[in-house]
Amino acid sequence: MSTDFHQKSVSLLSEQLAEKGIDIQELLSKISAFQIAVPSWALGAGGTRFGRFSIGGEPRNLEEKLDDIGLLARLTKKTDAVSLHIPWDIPQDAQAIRQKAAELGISFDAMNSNTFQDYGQSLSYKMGSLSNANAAIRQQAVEHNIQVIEIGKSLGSKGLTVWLADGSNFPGQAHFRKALQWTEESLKSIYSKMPDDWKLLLEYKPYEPNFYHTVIPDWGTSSFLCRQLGGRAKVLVDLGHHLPNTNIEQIVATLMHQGMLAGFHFNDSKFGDDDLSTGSIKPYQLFLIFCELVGGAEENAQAWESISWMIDASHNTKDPIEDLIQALESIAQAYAKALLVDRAKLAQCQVEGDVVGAQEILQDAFLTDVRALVREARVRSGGEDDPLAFYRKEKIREKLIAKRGKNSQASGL
Ligand code: LRH
Ligand code: MN
Ligand code: MN
Repeated sequence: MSTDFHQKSVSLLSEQLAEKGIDIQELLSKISAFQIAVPSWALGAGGTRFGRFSIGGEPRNLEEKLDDIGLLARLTKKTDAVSLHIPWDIPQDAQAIRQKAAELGISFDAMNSNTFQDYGQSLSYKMGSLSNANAAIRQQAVEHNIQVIEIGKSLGSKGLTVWLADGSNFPGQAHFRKALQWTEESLKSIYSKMPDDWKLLLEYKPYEPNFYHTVIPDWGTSSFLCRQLGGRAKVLVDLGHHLPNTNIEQIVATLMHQGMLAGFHFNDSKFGDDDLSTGSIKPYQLFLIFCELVGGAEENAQAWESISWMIDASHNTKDPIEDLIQALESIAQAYAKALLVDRAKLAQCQVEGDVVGAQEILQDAFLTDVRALVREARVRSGGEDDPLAFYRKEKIREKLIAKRGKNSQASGL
């Protein structure tokens, strides 16, 4: 798109919004300020259970993952942090990694622990970790989380995300209440080792890898556990961790009402934990989630700044950098649209029982084309006007393949 055409689009949108009493400058600064962390595991081609197809030029180590996020930050101006997974990303030299990240303008978002795989530790997590019936295995899993906190401290992170694969595949395999009790005790030991300025983000997921019962299947269980820990433990909502048709925006509202929303793992889902690109399947749902977030923050249910934003996706068929550019753009668009909702009018419709009017207000915002707005915010922040086109024009993947090889892959797990 030519610069001239873009400018015309911005002026037109600005006029349209002014008619509705919306100031475009304020919108632009909110959109620019909104930053979303990228997970280290999204930079390589993810696999399916059946195979993994390399796209070439994938980062071979943590340094190269940071380079890719630095590139994303430069092009999109929509991310300024990375979320690491331990042991996938154990830094050899934390000081050097911290310095490299700082040079790229990247900070360390929440650290992710991993007790869902065996990677050479002495006891197996096959039958669970923090909820395991064997106390020695629970202890090992607690110690792993404490080690993750220590690594995070050395990098300047301020959070620990815990996701448990724990559960059972068949009736009778696990004792539901004991498993929950052991999880609570294990989490308490971890929480007690967390610095005072850290938060614990507790993720839930209804099924997979266990298919009969999962110890933390839903936001209610996660919220219950967090309450047993203390005020710095809150619920993390991964958009893919819901059964089909769940009203996720309502979950978000309910958590905000309790001051219990830790943050997000953004992705999209058609059937389950598909980890598809955010906004690629249900953009209207994403918009409605942002409406709850914007409304909840405005009405002081929970401060906007207290919420963490992160992508959690991994792909087999797309160039991961292109995918992340798309995801960051979709999230920014959903946020921008939610900012357009006339909340005063919506409240009035709700009081008057004007169902049609309320729906019209939401759809008017959703159907507004905000692409020029998001683009303008990015350009003003020093990003590329069209990051995807730039990435392709500059043949960045080809350059990465030349540098890192055709079959490069992160070492480790
Ligand atoms: C689990 C999950 C969790 C893990 C990530 C790799 O499905 O969403 O956040 O850490 O995937
Ligand atoms: Mn997740
Ligand atoms: Mn997941």
